[in-house]
Amino acid sequence: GHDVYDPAGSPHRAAAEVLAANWTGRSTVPSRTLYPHQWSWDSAFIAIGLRHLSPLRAQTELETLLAARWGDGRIPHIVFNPSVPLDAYFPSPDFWRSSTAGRAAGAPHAPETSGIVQPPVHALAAWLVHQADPELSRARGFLPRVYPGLAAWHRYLLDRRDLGGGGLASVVHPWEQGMDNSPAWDAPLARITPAPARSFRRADLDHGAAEDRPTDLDYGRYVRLAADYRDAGYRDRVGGRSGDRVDGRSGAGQAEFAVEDPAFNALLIASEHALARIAKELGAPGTARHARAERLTAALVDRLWDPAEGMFFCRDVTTGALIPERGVSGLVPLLLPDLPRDIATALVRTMHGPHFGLGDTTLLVPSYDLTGEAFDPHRYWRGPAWFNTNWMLERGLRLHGEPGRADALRRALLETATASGFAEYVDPYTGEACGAAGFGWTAALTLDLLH
Ligand code: 9YW
Repeated sequence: GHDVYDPAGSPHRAAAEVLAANWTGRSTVPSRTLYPHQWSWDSAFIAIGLRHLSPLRAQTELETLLAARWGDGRIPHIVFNPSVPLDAYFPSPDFWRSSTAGRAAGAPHAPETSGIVQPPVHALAAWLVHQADPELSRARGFLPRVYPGLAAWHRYLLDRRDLGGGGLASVVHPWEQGMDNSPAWDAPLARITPAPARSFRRADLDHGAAEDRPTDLDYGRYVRLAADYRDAGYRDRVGGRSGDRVDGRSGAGQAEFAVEDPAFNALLIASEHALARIAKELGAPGTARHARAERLTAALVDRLWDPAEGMFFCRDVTTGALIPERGVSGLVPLLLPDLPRDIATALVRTMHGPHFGLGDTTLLVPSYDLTGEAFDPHRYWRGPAWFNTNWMLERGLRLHGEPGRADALRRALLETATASGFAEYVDPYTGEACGAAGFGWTAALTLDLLH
């Protein structure tokens, strides 16, 4: 049904080449230079595109990730490739020490992984991968293989990460939400004492331009938070007051950063709906899961929706207040099918209004408010447009009866992705490529949009 690009033509081939170049045999790296291991939410988005090229590779991608899950159900944000040199990426396995520091939380003996998580896109990806080739999926027992791990993953997030007590999952590190240096983290991060700059070495600056990347001060705080979580055995502190210390120390610690994020929770809800469909396919009723997804949607609206601003915001669990920064994460709940009509309408309006400028001043939805104090069109998650967030919004527009706007965004995504060489992110006004080239999810989601 789409008219702009011929799937057999060059955009399709170019995207397939990126995914072939980034394939390691069992999974796909986000970028050969910047990110040479397996990343959790990247793999989910990559599987969504790969299913059109090779359903078998797409299934394998998710199975490889799930094989590294922890006993407590968490899916780690990085699964390290043991054949990549330690200094290729920071923080490396000798920082996270999952197989020793994570033992109490059930980290596997091998492979080495990080100890934090990323947004739960996986059940949604598994369902879409299954649908691409149900015969192969059934022949390989794909859904029975992945279902227990996905169910345990959601249980972990719902039971162990409800730090705010309102039913939503909290992130305990900016890297968990996936938008590392979003201005939404500035206030909660300001409370964290940074690790000294000389105590670690940033491998990202070997490959990425410093002015496009987070600052050294940001990194000091990321390192401090991750090290404190590790030193507490990666234990989660549900029900604990923020002053309680697992290890009896006082000072900076994981409980000092706890945020409820709209995109993270919207993806959990979308994945819970997908898990209900998977359960049904496997012969179990999915009704309890659909009901839970609906309760989560109600909690999302109750805790994070701001009707006056027409978008969702993050809630700082430590202070209890909403964080008044407009990030793209506050638009992502548009991908939920059961969102109240007036909320969907308001989100569409906000996306096309002065803060995000879609169809007016910007080519794609920027990661952050164009009018915001911290806006920078080149610095990572503080302004540039990213392909995964725009892919989610394209789905949301289509889902909520906006086919014209969805088509326009789809065309802009395809043009920008191919013209930028499948860049990691782009200047939202000009489409100029930033970050790594040949980026995994950019290529994968381009392929998905071409089908
Ligand atoms: C880092 C791999 C990851 C993404 C994140 C993105 C970035 C890692 O790269 O984080 O070192 O900064 O922010 O969303 O999963 O592509």
